[in-house]
Amino acid sequence: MSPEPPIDRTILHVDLDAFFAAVEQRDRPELRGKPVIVGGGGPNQRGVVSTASYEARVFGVHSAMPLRTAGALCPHGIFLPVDGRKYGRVSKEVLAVLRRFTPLVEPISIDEAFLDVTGSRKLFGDGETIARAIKQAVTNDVGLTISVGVARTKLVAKIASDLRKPDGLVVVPPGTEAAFLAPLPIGRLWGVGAKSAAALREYGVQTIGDLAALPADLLERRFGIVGTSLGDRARGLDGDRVTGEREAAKSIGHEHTFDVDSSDREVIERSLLGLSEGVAGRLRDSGVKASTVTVKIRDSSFHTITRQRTLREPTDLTEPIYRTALELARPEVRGKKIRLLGVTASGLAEPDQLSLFAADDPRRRRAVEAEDLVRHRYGDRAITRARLVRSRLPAPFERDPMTPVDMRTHVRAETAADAPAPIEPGEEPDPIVDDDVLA
Ligand code: TTP
Ligand code: MG
Ligand code: MG
Repeated sequence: MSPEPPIDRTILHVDLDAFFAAVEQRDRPELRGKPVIVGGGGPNQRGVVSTASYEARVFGVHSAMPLRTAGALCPHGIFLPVDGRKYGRVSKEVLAVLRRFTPLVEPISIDEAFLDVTGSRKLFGDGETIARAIKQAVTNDVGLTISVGVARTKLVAKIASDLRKPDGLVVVPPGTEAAFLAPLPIGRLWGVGAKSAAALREYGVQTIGDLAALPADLLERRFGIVGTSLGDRARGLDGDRVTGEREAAKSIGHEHTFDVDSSDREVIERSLLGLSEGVAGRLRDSGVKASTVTVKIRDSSFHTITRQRTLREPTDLTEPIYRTALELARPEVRGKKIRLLGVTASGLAEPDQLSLFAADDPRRRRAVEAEDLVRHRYGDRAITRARLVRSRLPAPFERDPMTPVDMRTHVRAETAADAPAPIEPGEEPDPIVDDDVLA
């Protein structure tokens, strides 16, 4: 199977510049512009350099070098002990900034992380724009510089972030991965250490491009399955996903507060339809289906209830979500003035590729996909069901203010505080009849 990722993924790799040394220079302005070497006691101590400021690197000082060597190379260097607790704190602050741009943040060391910003592009712009915004935010809020690589895969983004350090930004447009990698020395490829590099040199491989040009069967004969993967990676192919908090995104919800509290059945039903539509669209954007639907109803006296039901079959379509929301809400809204309505889909799972569309009528699926295309291109207002046209409901609908991350991204992490109430007794899952509630 080809490891080629979907063409439109946008991955960022973010790495702080001279991290430990930069924190010290930030906190002690008199150290700025000076060769700072962090690690152990001092130039005459045992132990190694943790990191050196870029001013010290000019002298050849680098991480893992014996402190004594560093002292000889850079006698005027300012040697500082490692303050692990402080760097840990700063690392968390940086991660918090990154999470404002996407919930899909995968930290891979104390000073670096992958971000999948595919779903954030609608809100923040393309990968380069997001990268610039993140650089600005880290500088403003934490007082440090980062280098960022933007690419379609983790592998390429990671290599890109390292190319123009410090304060670098390297964007590798989709389709140019192989050309971008080709001139780089083979050691830049993730997973190619000194041993692999030596073995590859036997085949005349110096650059990543040389590796990409080796016949696949030769690589497989010589290096087995690792060889095949090496060849793919030399061409920039890498299907590895950003994991991070993907698992934590347990529900997707929209809610709407009426300008004027309403007991009008038509208004309430239209609102539920609009909310269900928003939720279903975001499920499809995220490539997941939901097996549980929850409605939230707040009346004019601020009394709030939630009602929840499990679907017979997971879905990412408006109709089953709307129908379920309607059935749950109907008995609860009767005779009340309603202030707020919410619809949340949970029990999210990524359908496996084979069964992805199997449960749905293929014609309807195609129509839904066409809608999504228009929605992505022209925004949520572009597609509106006939019944919503006169509703004067804002689109896109308000998202749940309980989860700030939701205001910026299309996947919302559920918090314990707003977790739906348990299923009420007597609310056994109903079989969903596939009639068209919109007709
Ligand atoms: P790196 O990101 O590898 O290095 P860096 O941030 O200091 O410099 P740059 O990214 O600009 O090249 O590592 C992050 C921190 O991890 C680094 O500041 C100190 C620590 N570290 C060690 O303690 N020992 C090591 O051998 C390495 C490589 C890093
Ligand atoms: Mg770094
Ligand atoms: Mg690093």
